Order: sequence, then structure tokens, then C-alpha cells
Amino acid sequence: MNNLVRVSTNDDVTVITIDNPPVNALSPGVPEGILAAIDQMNQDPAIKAAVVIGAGRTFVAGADIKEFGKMTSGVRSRGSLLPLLLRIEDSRKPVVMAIHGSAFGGGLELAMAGHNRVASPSAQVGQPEVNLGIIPGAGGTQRLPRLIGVAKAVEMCAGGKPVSAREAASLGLIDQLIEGDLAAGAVAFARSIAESPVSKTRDRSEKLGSAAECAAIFATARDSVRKKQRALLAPLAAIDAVEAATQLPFEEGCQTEARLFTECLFSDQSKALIHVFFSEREVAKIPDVPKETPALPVNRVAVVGSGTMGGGIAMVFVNAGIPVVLKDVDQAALEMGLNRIKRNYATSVQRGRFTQSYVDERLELIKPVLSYDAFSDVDMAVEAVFEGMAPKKTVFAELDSACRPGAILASNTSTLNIDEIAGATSRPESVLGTHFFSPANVMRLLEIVRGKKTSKEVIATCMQMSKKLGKIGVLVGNCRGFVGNRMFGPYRREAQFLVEEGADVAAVDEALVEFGNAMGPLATGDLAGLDVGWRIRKEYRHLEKPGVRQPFAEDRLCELGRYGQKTMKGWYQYDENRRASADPEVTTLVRKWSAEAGIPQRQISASEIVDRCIYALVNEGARILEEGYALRAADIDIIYLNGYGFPPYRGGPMWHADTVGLPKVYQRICELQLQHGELWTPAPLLKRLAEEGKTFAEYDKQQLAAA
Ligand code: 3H9
Repeated sequence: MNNLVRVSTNDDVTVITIDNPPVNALSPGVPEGILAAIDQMNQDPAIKAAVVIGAGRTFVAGADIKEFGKMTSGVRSRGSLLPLLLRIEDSRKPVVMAIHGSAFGGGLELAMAGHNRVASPSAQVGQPEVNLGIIPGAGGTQRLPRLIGVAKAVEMCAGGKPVSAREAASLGLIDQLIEGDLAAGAVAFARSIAESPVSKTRDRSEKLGSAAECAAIFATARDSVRKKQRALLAPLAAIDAVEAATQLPFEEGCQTEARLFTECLFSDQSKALIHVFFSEREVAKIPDVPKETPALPVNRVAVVGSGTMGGGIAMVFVNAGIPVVLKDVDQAALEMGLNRIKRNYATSVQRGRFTQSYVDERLELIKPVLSYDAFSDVDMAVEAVFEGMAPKKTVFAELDSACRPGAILASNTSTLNIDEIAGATSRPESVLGTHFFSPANVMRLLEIVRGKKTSKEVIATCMQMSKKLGKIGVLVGNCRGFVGNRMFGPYRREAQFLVEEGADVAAVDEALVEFGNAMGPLATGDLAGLDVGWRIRKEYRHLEKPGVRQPFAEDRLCELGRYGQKTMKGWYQYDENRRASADPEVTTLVRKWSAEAGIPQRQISASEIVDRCIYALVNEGARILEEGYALRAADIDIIYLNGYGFPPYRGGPMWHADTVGLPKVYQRICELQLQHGELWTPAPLLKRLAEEGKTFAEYDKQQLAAA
């Protein structure tokens, strides 16, 4: 039909194959090609039915997301998928959709415009549009409730989670599961129904439910969205659109859906979430480490240190089926570590995440040891000992002699110089940082720290491995704190300054939670342990510039033994269930320390709190970018979204700054510099881009073109 859609015949059935790699997205030409093939089939008396199937690994992953950017920037007008699907549904002869891989978004909408659907048991179907800040825009919110009922349609459209083909079959969305050859099974199915009259989804109404039933479903769904998907526009719009299906004829329901789709598509939230979608895939691309770079095998791993981090890292590997040798210095430490791992798994079993037999198999894969004897055949060793240069160097020297030549030696340091650590070995090309985030078995981010001599093979191996481990690996350069923690420093510095200047502890956290962050900066400190930063600050005190203001409140709290949740006291006080409450003692202490330091006290607004904390991130991010420690602004965004609870619908700190407008951000930073001095010196790159009227996203594109 065209080069995106192929047509063949199998006796009396037309087979229409969508061939638009990598995921058969409905790019311009694909729906038109399918429709042309169906029109032709209807005119051919020898043909009784059609099967639509995807070439390669999947059916159709949805509309072409790249097209959305063209639509919002006016390059392309809104696609005409909806009327094309209506015409497919109008086919006089049955059209059977044969699904393998995924039928997502527009892919499921296409499938529902067919008269029947068959699927491989491993397939998945869903309306994940809300994850991109939009709603189904080609009749999905109108056809899905007609096929599976209102409650499940609301769940799928507003929640965005796919369902398995088996579940879809039990819901009535899939007519038959086909084991084995999908194309052959689909053709046989098409032949079996070829003589029956076609049934159009849009004409059905038996599953739409009564007004009273529907009212309760929509009220509960809206309530749940407001609680669980705080601040997101698309899930509420999706519910409105499904509600329209229950109140309006199909065509009018589609008009409501189209209006809501357009409103969502043009929102900042959607632009941010689409940026996140592409950036998550972009981070895997390293200009000087092409994807053909050979990766080394990682079939057996050792972890040194069975503390919270080491234990979590061991869980990450065994969860991916990779056996782990777990070493600690003595039996007591090792047992404590193993017990922590067992407790973590027990919680997962209680919560229904894992079965006991799965957990038993994972635990079998962990071999606890006290010596390096079992390290000789591991492919990679991850060090997760106490954060200090001296102990790390000792461990790396030991690893160097215990591990076979070529084995990768990785440090889980969160701040220390990876080249200095590599210097303790005879193989700096095999050394890099793998900075997992706590809890390692939960957090998705993995900062992969490239040392001066780290080989390309080692980088390629760890980038690929991160995907196998269920992590999102982001390559960063070797600067103090790497990318995430280097930016977190100024962010938490400002949070402390604000309290020292008179803001309430809770007001600082609340302003940032209201901004969308998962947690406020001070509560995060309490969770991570205030002593961690305190220890690091002590190690780096000699680098502080004399005369430049430094926060003192957290160090003083630590001096009083207030380390946060672990000591039941930090910025907040905690009960035995780790529930936080404001601690008047902290307010009194900070006011006293501030008075001694001569810091004037004042009322501080929520918007100042947000500006100071968020723009501190942006300014440091711009420096990191210019210095080349992050490959792209988008990489910084992905780090903040996956490691630091930054709200995805704001796209990450750098995208957020682009959305506000860099001239405005720059101007505010200049004001803060006037008020607070040199810590707020604008990053040169930010200044330049603001003056040129450019964005960080444009900078990324420029850099890519130059690479
Ligand atoms: C929609 O359908 C709206 C409708 O209601 C209609 C409105 C009118 N478009 O993820 P991967 C690219 S909205 C364009 O690494 P996997 C992706 O960027 C859409 N490109 O593979 C990557 O490119 P590159 C609703 C797409 O095997 C490559 O394909 N649908 C699209 O790990 C491989 O992707 C969704 O939200 C797309 N739709 O996972 C589903 N999808 O190699 C989005 C992927 O250059 N897609 N690409 O970096 C997915 O969830 C996953 O891609 C999928 C495969 C599970 C399908």
C-alpha cells in the first residue's frame, strides 16, 4: 500500500502488515495505508475478511509521539486518526486485529476500531497516554468503556497502566488468545467469523451502566486521582472523557474527547512528560561510546559491604538473576546485613510484590563471605563501604589483587573522586562509579561515573547492565558529588539558609511539596541521615572559601546528636512509627544560633522558598552542563526525576527553567546575587542562553549536532 504498510493474501483473507520500525507507531501514512488496504479488500469479491498485524516485535505502540511536538509548535495540524478509524470500523467485511507485543494508545484505539481482536498471550494492551500528559485522542475513551465497562475503562485511561492479554481477554477486550503462530491463528479466526455480520464497537452500549452506577465510579476515580496523582491534569481529563461516553452519543463523546485531548496536548505538563519520555531513552546514547561497543559479560558479581547500601545493591543484582558474593568484615556485620535483606524481602512478600518462593530463590543466589577468596571468578565487584577516601582506597587495592584481570571494579561512592580511588589499583581502565540511590532496590536511578581512564567497554557494559537491573543509568563525569549530589548541595544549602533567616522548618518543606517534589529538602535530610552530609562537609571543609556564608544549622543539630529519623530527632521529632512532627526545640535553637550569627529574621514567602531552592538547582545544573560533567540538560532532568523526587510533570529542573523562560530565571538569580552575594553568581551558560533567548533544550540539540 505504501512503504509502511504491506498487503498479502492468504487465500480468502487479506493480511495487512504494519511495518514501521521500531514500534510500528501510527506515523503519517500508516493509518492511511491500512485504510486503503481495507477499501481494496471490500472491493474484492474473492476476499472475505482482513487481518491487521504488526511486523517485528510489536503490534502498534501508539500514535507517533514525535508528531505531537510538531502539532504544538504549529508545524503540523492535528492528525486525522479518529475519522480514519471510523472508516476502518465501517468496513463491510470483518477486520481482525492481531496483537503481539503491545497495543498501546493509538495502537489500542486502532485495535478497537477493528471488529475483533486476537492476541498472543504475552501481549499487553493499554491507554498509557496520561503518562505523556494527554488522554486517548482517537476514540479510546469512547470505545473502551463500551467493550470492558466503565469502571475498568476509567482505571485504564486515568491510571495509564497496561493489562495483560489474558486479563484483556477476561474483560472482553480480546476475543481469542492465540498460542503459537499469531498470523496463522488470526487468519483462521478471521475465516471462522467471515460469514457473521460485523459488529461495530461504537454501536454497543450494554456495558455502559446506569447513571447512578457511573456517578459513583467517577466520583471515586476523581477522588483517587486528586490523592494519588496530585496536580496532574490528564487523569482528570481522561475521567471527564469516559464520563462523556456514558452521557453522550458516540460522535459527541468523541468531540468532547478531542477537545480535552487538545487542551492536554497544549499544556506545559504534556510537553514536560513528552520530554521525559524521549530523555529517558536519550540518556542511553553516549556520543563517543556507540551502541556497537562490545559489552563485557556480567554473570557473577561481588558486593563489598553489607550495610544498607551494599545489601540493597546485592538485592538489585539477585533480583535480576545475577548471583552475588556478599562480603563484610566480620560475622556480626554480615549477619546484620543478611537479616536486613531478609526483612526487606519479607516486607515485599507481605505487600504482595514477591512470592515467598521467589524470595527463597533470590536468597539462594547470595553467598555471604568474610574473605576475598570467592572473588577470583566474579565479573564485577561493587564496593559499598563507609564513605571516606581512605577505606575506599584500601578496599580497591584489595579488590585489585583479589579479582581476575579485566573484572570491573565499581565504587558506590556518592561524592568521592573516582580517579583517586582508581589510583589505588593497577587497572584504572576497569574502574568506575556506580552510584546507586537509597533504597538501592527501589530507586530507579543509577549514576554511572566515568573516570579519566575508564574504558568504553566498561561504560557500555554498565549502561546496558543498568537496563537489565531495571535501573535508568545516566553517565556522569567525575566532579565532587557528581551531578545529583553536586546540585543537591546548593538546594539543601538554601533550605537551611531559609530556616536560618526565619522560615519555619515545615514551611520550607511544604512549599517544595506544593511545588510537586515528593518530599521537602529538610525532611529528606532527616530520612537520609543528617550525619551523612555532616561527615562529607567535614572532609571537604578545607575547600570552603573563607568569608562566604555557609549554613550552620544542620552541623549544629548533628553536634547535638540529632541525625534525623535514625535518632528520632533531626529537623523534626519522630514517634516510634517514624511519623514526623514539628519540634519547638529546633525553632528555639535555630533562632538562638541565628541571633548569635547576626542573621536578621523576617517573614519568608512560599514563592521565595521555591525560587531559592529550585533556582539553586538550576544554576548549579547549568555549571555542570557547561563543564561537561553531564552530557545533556536532559540527563540532569532524568537524574532529578528518578533520584530526587522532582515532579515528572515539570520535566526536571532544567526543563522547568526552560518552561519558566531562561531570561526570567536569570533575572531572578541576579536579584538573589544582589541580596545574598557570590553563592548566587549566575552560571555563565545560563547567562549566555538567557541573553541569546535560547533554552537548555536548544543547547542540547546544538551540542548533539556538534558531536
Ligand atoms: C497516543 O497514542 C495518542 C493516541 O490516543 C492518538 C491521539 C491522536 N512514537 O521504549 P523503547 C521509540 S500517545 C514514537 O526504547 P522498548 C522510542 O523513542 C502514545 N516513537 O523500546 C525509541 O526510539 P530510539 C501512546 C516511539 O522495547 C524506540 O521507539 N503510547 C514510540 O523498551 C524504542 O522504544 C505510548 O505511550 C511512539 N509511540 O519499549 C507507548 N514508542 O530507539 C510508548 C516508542 O530512537 N512506548 N518509540 O530511542 C512505549 O511504552 C515503549 O516504547 C514500548 C517498547 C513498551 C512500546
